[in-house]
This record gives sequence, C-alpha cells and structure tokens, in this order.
Amino acid sequence: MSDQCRYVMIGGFLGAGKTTAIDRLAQHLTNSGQRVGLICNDQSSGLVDTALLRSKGFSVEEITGGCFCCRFDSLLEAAQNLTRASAPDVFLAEPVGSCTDLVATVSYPLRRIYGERFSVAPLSVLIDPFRAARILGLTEGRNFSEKVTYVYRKQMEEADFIVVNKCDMHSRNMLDRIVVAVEKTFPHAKTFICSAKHGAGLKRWFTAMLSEQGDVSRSLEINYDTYAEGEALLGWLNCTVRLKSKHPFDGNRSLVALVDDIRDRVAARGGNIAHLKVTLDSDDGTGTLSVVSLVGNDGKPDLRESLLDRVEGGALIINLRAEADPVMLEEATRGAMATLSGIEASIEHLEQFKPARPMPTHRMT
Ligand SMILES: Nc1nc2c(ncn2[C@@H]2O[C@H](COP(=O)(O)OP(=O)(O)OP(=O)(O)O)[C@@H](O)[C@H]2O)c(=O)[nH]1
Ligand SMILES: [Mg+2]
Repeated sequence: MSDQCRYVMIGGFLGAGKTTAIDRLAQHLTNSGQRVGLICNDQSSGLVDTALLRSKGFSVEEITGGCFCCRFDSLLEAAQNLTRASAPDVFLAEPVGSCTDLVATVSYPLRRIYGERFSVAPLSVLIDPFRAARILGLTEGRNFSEKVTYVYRKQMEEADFIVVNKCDMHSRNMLDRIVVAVEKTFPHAKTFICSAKHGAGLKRWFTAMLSEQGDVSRSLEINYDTYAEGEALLGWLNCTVRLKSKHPFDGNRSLVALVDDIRDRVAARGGNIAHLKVTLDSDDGTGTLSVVSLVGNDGKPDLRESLLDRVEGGALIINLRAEADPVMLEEATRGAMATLSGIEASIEHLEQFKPARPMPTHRMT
C-alpha cells in the first residue's frame, strides 16, 4: 500500500471562503472514514481560522510569520507534526489570502522533491462573486487599487480550478456572467459554482480535487516587484485581547457590534476592508465560540458561530486585513474596543504591519 498522502491547497483572496470550504471538505472526508490534517497560515500569530477549525475537532497546525512559499520547510514540519499526531490521509492547507505563485513555490517543489510522500491536488482558487464581478469589469463599485488587483488576477491565472463561491447570495444570471468572463479570461481553468456555507454544488468540485492531477505544463509569469507592492498596500492587524466583565454579557451581540464599529471607523478614514474576522472563546471548556466575519466595506457582519450562553469574559481574537495604513487599523481597533460598554479589555498581543516582500524558499517552473 502506498504511504502517499493527498495534499490539497485551497487558495483565493481574503474573505473568499477558504476556511469555510476547508471545514466542509474536512467534514466530508471524515464522514467517509478518512483522516484529515489541516494547515492554516498567516503573516502573524493569533489566528481566527485556527481557533475556528480546532473548535470543530480537527487536527490543525498553523504556520505563522510568513506564507507557505516563504516558509516551505515549516510547511513540511507542520505536515510531519500532523502525521505524528493523527496520520492524516489528506492534508488540507489554506494559504494566506494575499498570496499567489503557489504552484511554482509550493505545489511543484512538493511534487518534485517530496513526490513519494505527497500526491498534490490541482490548485483550487475560490472567488467571491461580488468582488470578482468588479475585478472582471462586470459591475461598478469600489475596487482595490491596481496592484492589489494584480495579485487577485494572478491567483486566478495560476488556478487549475476557479471556484465561484457564495452562489446562495447571487442570481443565476450574475453567476453565469461571472463564469463566462472567467472562462474567457482564464480558459485553462475548470470552473465550479458552489456555496461552501450552505453545502451546495460541492460534490463535483470535491471529487475533482481529490482525484485529478494539476496541470504541470503551464507556468505563471509574475513580476515579483508588482506582487510585493500589491501585498504591501494591504494593512494587517492581529490582536488577542482578554475580556472581563462583572456582569454576564451576550458575546455574540458584542462581537457583531465590535465588527460594525471597526468597519465604520476604517471606512470613515478611507480604508477598504478585505476581511475582518473576530472570535470570542469563553474558556468555559465547552469548546464553543462566537465567530463574526465581515467581507468588504459594504458587507454585513456574519455571525458564523455562536456562543449559547452569556459570558463573563474570554479570549478575543481580531484579524483585520484591509487596503489601508496599518497604524490606522490599530487606531480603529483600539477605538472600537474602548466603547465595549461594561467590559474590561486588556490587549495581550497586537501586531500591525504591511506584509513583507515574498521571498520563496523554492521557485520551480
Ligand atoms: N453567503 C455565503 N457566505 C459564505 C460562503 N462561504 C463563506 N462565506 C462567508 O464569507 C466569510 C469569509 O469566509 P472565510 O471562509 O473565513 O474566508 P477565507 O477565504 O478563509 O478568509 P481569509 O482566511 O481571511 O482569507 C464568512 O462570513 C463566511 O461565512 C458561502 O458559500 N455563502
Ligand atoms: Mg481563512
């Protein structure tokens, strides 16, 4: 019997639905008797995604302080740790949402150097129809600046599979227009339409992802200066806060209010939110969390996971990514936290920065 494990990477821009899809796929594989190991990734520590996926009972490793391509050895180490802990049949990895050139820097090196250990799945890239429609020129509205859009387009250009997610939020006509535009611009890619959140349209994509091989004959042309400048236009904030209150409060409502407030402050100062996600773990031992996400300045807070009872405190994690000055993101976050009425908030960790230039460990074409 082969010891080869399947390595599946689900990419896509910030907020496209990668973690939601990985949760679904991990559940699907677990239900069919396969063991999964999940790998989250971020430029900094304190990740909402790790907290969310661990709360579902999955084995999760995280790589912080740089993307998979720049921390290739950490990616292998994470896979080894998972192998020791739970011997996964399938690894599900979520790269940073501002990252591209993953085939040349992760998929090929894994195949060429560690091909005996990993059978590498085609690269899937998820897109949010609302954002993609603007970037593809189908709808009007505020876009990210040109260099950020460059990164977004490169993500689609290198994808084997382009997955139009969040189909539950859009008309069939709009989804068809997006698919036509995607197939015209990126004719090499297979397209899928699904709702990771509601579980619609996933079967065909999952089957292809678990059985097909990626196309190794193409190589992405990319200008690393433009890529680095695009990433550096994004501001990043990761923050972990201890909340305490004398009186039990509704953690779900408090998080929704906090997200609304941060969004208003960032928008008022000209920032363009890519994804703002927060989680509150009440530390009551039940493993339940409150998780709220907001995608885009026009987005509404989405309470994706709820605490069942009122709480007296807990660990709050805030991950904010926006096209904005990171110092402003810190001011907006601190300002919003100060208005949490009756709740004492002490910051344990806060980092804000612009992602550094990507310096891949390997680049193979
Ligand atoms: N309506 C709808 N919402 C979705 C769907 N998939 C994901 N979302 C929502 O989109 C938001 C972002 O989802 P995530 O899965 O965190 O996105 P992500 O790509 O992992 O984001 P980053 O890790 O920050 O890059 C959350 O509010 C999700 O609930 C979908 O199919 N339909
Ligand atoms: Mg995610």
